[in-house]
Amino acid sequence: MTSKSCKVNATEISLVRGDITRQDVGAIVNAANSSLLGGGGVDGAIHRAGGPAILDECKQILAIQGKCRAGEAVITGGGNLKAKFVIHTVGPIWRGGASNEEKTLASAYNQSLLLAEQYEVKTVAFPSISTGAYGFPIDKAARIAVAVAREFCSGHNSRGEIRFVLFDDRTYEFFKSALDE
Ligand code: AR6
Repeated sequence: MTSKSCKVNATEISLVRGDITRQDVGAIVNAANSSLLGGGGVDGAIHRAGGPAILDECKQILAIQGKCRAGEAVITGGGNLKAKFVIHTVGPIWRGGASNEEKTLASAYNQSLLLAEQYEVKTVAFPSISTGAYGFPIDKAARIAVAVAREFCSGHNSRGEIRFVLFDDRTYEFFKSALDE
């Protein structure tokens, strides 16, 4: 398996090529949309693999607190997945870069990490948020993802792992370059 890792404080930041739905971790992160009602890409894969319990919980959250805005995150159980939790975050749609997309993407990663910490999750696995259907340029997105992870680890002393699970070689290579910087 292609993989790479480095340690910041007591936390491991790692990269693997693979399918996030198969990860045996405390929580996986979903690149959702504001409706929380599912979609294509990694969102579709997570709901298919996790079963209807996840969508039921998303609907309850929607009824209580309304839509999840870009840069925010919510948490549900993991249904049939190995992961105990799914953290659903909404990345920005890329509109050219002048609409706060970079800050919003950083917030999506950061809010997800805060939720993982709150639920005492040791290992949290992320896909590459916003770089599929939402069109965020992968070079910039990978740098933001790794920078937020590093910054989070510097400020928190938890022993654990932040794992980026990258679906294709190209995405993996951009994350690898960002981690090497
Ligand atoms: N495991 C890991 N990564 C995956 C998987 C998987 N099983 N499947 C796809 N990816 P996208 P976005 C990668 O489009 O850009 C949905 O319809 C994929 O190759 O899933 O944030 C939502 O409902 C890419 O690198 O998410 C929203 O409407 C990355 O995951 C919208 O798409 C993100 O691609 C969100 O778009």
